[in-house]
Amino acid sequence: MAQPIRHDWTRAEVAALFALPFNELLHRAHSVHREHHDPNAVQVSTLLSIKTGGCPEDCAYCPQAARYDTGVEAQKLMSVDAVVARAQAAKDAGASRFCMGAAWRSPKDRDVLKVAEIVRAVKGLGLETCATLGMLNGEQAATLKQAGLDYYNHNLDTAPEFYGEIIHTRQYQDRLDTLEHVREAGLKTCCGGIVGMGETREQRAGLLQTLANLPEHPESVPINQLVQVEGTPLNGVQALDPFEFVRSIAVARILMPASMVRLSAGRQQMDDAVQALCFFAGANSIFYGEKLLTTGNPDVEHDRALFKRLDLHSLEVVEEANTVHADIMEADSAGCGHGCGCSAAA
Ligand code: SAM
Ligand code: DTB
Ligand code: SF4
Repeated sequence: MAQPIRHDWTRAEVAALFALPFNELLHRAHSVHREHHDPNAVQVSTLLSIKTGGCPEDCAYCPQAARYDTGVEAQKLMSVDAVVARAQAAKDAGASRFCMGAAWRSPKDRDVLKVAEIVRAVKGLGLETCATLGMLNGEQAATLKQAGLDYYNHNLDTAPEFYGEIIHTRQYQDRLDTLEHVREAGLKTCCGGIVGMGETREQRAGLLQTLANLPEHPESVPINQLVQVEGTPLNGVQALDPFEFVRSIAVARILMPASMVRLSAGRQQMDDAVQALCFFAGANSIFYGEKLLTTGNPDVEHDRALFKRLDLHSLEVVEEANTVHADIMEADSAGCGHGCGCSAAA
């Protein structure tokens, strides 16, 4: 019988999951995964930085903070036409969701109106839309919802007790408030964090516990591995053991069984075998395309080959008026030939 969706995880329970023998943890996570999801399907999103750099915040991991010398050049908000051209290309390459990121602390109302126009146009292509623009108030969230925005990404980033070592220019509570405005506007939530910032295992458990105990589980949970960027305070921090990253994915899957868990930043630095373990442990979403916001992501060709090697297929999004056929493997409708009913390529 499927496990109930819980919002009352204790820190000790989450820490105990992390402490399980690796094979035991992966078995449990994969079992939960199969109860709620097709184990061979991966949702594919493409990310675009629509307003890059020059950010006033001090997030210690971020190459877009103006105060760090990272070589990222500040750019203005892109035009509607320029974003639409990139969204069309992402759709043609097989993405089903288009995520737009802006290096703002919080957008001004006039910025939100411009992004709403962009969202309307991207939505018109038949793509799911996601935006991450910083802190929002209730009215701004409602404006974006009306424009057709499907998801809003706003991460907790880390455990409440480690947060103050990473960001000083806004509080944990500010993030929780934005998430509340997003939920109240009826937007779906994309919310996760970063591991590998020098936090302890207890603090990784704290991040996942906080996410799982939100009033509703985020529909998407991006788990980022820190991408170390020269010039940021976290450059040079001790790298995380890859198996500890896999454990973090597995625990996220167990705590939030019905959510999409996104194997997010850090894939370019990750071995294919570690990615395969992440998919087994419950990751079922990725960013696809050569760039994240300012840093690299695996080549499209590499990802197509990886999907083929692992018999993975991309998840289709069926909308009212449009069917987005989003299989990056261009699978034959006859299926994979294994007689298992999936649509993976042979
Ligand atoms: N400025 C907005 C904000 O902070 O909410 C939106 C963009 S911000 C770049 C989105 C998320 O990207 C951050 O919350 C963080 O989790 C992630 N991120 C930024 N830099 C990263 C890095 N070097 N490695 C991994 N994740 C990173
Ligand atoms: C998320 O959790 N990860 C993405 C997306 N949401 C916006 C961003 C990753 C950024 C990695 C660093 C960069 O490319 O600038
Ligand atoms: Fe700014 Fe967002 Fe980067 Fe923080 S994570 S510095 S808020 S762009």
